Amino acid sequence: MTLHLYAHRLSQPSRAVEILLRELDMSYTWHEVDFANGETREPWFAKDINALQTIPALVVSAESATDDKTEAGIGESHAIMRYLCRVAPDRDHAARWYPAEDALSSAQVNLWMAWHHNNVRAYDMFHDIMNLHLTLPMLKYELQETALKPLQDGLRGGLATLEQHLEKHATSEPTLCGSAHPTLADLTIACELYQIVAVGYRFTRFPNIARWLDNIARRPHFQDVSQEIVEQGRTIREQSGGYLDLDKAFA
Ligand SMILES: N[C@@H](CCC(=O)N[C@@H](CS)C(=O)NCC(=O)O)C(=O)O
Repeated sequence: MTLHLYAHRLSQPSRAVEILLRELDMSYTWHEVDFANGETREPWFAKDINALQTIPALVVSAESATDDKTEAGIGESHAIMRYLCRVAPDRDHAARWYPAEDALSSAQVNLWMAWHHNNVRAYDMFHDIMNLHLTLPMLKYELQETALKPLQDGLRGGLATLEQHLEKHATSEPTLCGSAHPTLADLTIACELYQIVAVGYRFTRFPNIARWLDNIARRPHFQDVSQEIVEQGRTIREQSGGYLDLDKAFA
C-alpha cells in the first residue's frame, strides 16, 4: 500500500494528518497543494483526488492486483486520521491514538473530534489574520473590528468549555480523554489552536489549555511539521506594527 498525502503545511487539518503519519511511522509521498490560490478547485484535483475540493486528501494505492481496490481517495482530516489508525502496522501504538476496538473510549475521542469543527475550527482566524496582514494599513483597524473580533468572541465559548473539561484531568500531562497518551482529539484541536499561538495569541486566562497545548506541541513531529506556520506567524507579528492586539484577546 502506498500513501499519497495532498496537503499544505499552512493548513491545520493537513498538519494534523501529516503529524499522525509520522507518529505512526507510516511512509508517504508528499504533494503540496496551493490551496490559497485555488488549486483544490482545479479539475485535476476535484476529479482525481478529492471531490470535496479541500486538503488534506489521502490517495491510497494498492500494491498488488490481488488487493480489493487499486486506488481510493479519502478527504476530510478526521476520516483520514481514523483510517490511518485502522491500517497502521503498529496496532498497539495506533490504538493509543484511536482506541477503535474500545467502544466507549473511541466514543469519547469521536465526541471531541465532532465538537472541534463547530466550536474551534468554525472560529479559525489564522486566514483572516493573513488577509489582514496583506491588506492596506488604513483598512487594518476596520477589518480587525469586523472580521477578527467576531471570531475571537465566538472562540471564547469553546475555550471556556475546554478549560473546564481539562480542569477535571489536571495532571502534569493532561489529555482530553484522560488517557496517558494523546488521542486524535488532542491532535486535531491542538493543531488548530497552535496556529493562532504562532501568530501571537496567548491563553493566559485559560491555564489548563495553555499547559495541555504546550505538552502536545512539544512532541518532535508536531514541532517539525509546524515549522512553516511558526515562521509565518513570526513574520506577521514582526510586520504588523501596533495594529494587532492579539496577546490580550484571551488574557
Ligand atoms: N473539514 C475539512 C476542512 C478542510 C479545509 O477547510 N481545508 C482548507 C485548507 S485548511 C482548503 O482546502 N481550502 C480550500 C478551499 O476551500 O478552496 C477537514 O477537516 O479536512
